[in-house]
Amino acid sequence: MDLNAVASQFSCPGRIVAVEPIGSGNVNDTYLAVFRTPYSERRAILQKINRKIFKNPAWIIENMRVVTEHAYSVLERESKGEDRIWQLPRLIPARSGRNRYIDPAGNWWRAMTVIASATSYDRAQGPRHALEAGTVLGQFHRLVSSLDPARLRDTLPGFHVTPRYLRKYEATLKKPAAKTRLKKSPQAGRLSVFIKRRRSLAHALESALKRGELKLRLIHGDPKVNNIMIDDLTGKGTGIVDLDTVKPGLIHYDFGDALRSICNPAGEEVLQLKDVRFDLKLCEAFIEGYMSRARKFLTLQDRERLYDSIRLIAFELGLRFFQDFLAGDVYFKVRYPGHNLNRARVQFRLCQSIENQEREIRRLLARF
Ligand code: GN1
Ligand code: MG
Repeated sequence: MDLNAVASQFSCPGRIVAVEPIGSGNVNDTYLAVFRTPYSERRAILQKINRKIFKNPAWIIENMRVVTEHAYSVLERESKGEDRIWQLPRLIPARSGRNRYIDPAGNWWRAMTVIASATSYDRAQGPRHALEAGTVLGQFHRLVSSLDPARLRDTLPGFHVTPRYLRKYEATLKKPAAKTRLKKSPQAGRLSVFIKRRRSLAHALESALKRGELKLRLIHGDPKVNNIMIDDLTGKGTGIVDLDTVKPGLIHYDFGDALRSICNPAGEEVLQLKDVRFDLKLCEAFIEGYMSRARKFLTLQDRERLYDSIRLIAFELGLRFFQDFLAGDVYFKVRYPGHNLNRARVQFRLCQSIENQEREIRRLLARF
């Protein structure tokens, strides 16, 4: 694929110097494109949207426009009292004037601005980093809380509805190819037992929603640590990227997803299972940052479910990876055989570490 030809379809001044892969996303293909004129340089993020997952790529692009425009207008109003300059990616239009380019093979591409002087990390760098990540997520929830959810399309129906993943997993288990994979690997066998013992856990949040104890709000959907940008110059959180899954959901999904990601200092790609643990210091720092921005809009009912959300999302992600392993790696990108199996083992180990520290985590949550 001629990446330079794709990049040149977007309205950036100058000529292309290079287009290089960037980031470690499991779904879309992401590149950094550098354009130069004799006087300046412009960098842009170029992304090929995974159409197997996002069936309607026009929707995720349009959602991104709506969310960023709304957030910009709120940030503009509030900029005076702020302790930092918040940043968000913005779509860069194609030369055709549309917000995307469709290549001759039918792939959908979009380009967006790079968050200036900021870095995202695959793993927590320490409590200060966790505090900033919490602040960023709390701020994001606040920003989108004033956006009418009806303005957004559901880009991925059923995303984060854990009982649905459980049903999908159980349907996969019945397939002969999955049975063979399960039989061949003692590790896979152990994971299936792990899941069986926790079947009822899958309903923790969705049944609270059905009973009316929790309500749907706009969420990010994927606030893992490497989607959170930290300002290189100030060390403060400056924004959150990857807005593909912004949609109505339970903020608990975001809270749990951010914590399962940032509190595992070994990172989700680690090969040594013994290094996986849920770190309470990082958890405390994240909650402090999150609550500093979000405390006001959390109800008592919301707060009562926060522990469940942490445990549940680690379980859910493990289940998603494991189901994908059994199905033959059809959803998440893999870099080696057994990659999804290993990712699942990491999340289940983390889930166990969360369960072992339930009392301490609940105590922490009650302090803020
Ligand atoms: C996927 O592609 P990426 O890294 O942004 C996934 C998330 C998972 C994450 C785990 C749309 O996100 O739900 O938590 O991998 N995104 C989608 O690393 O399924
Ligand atoms: Mg994502």
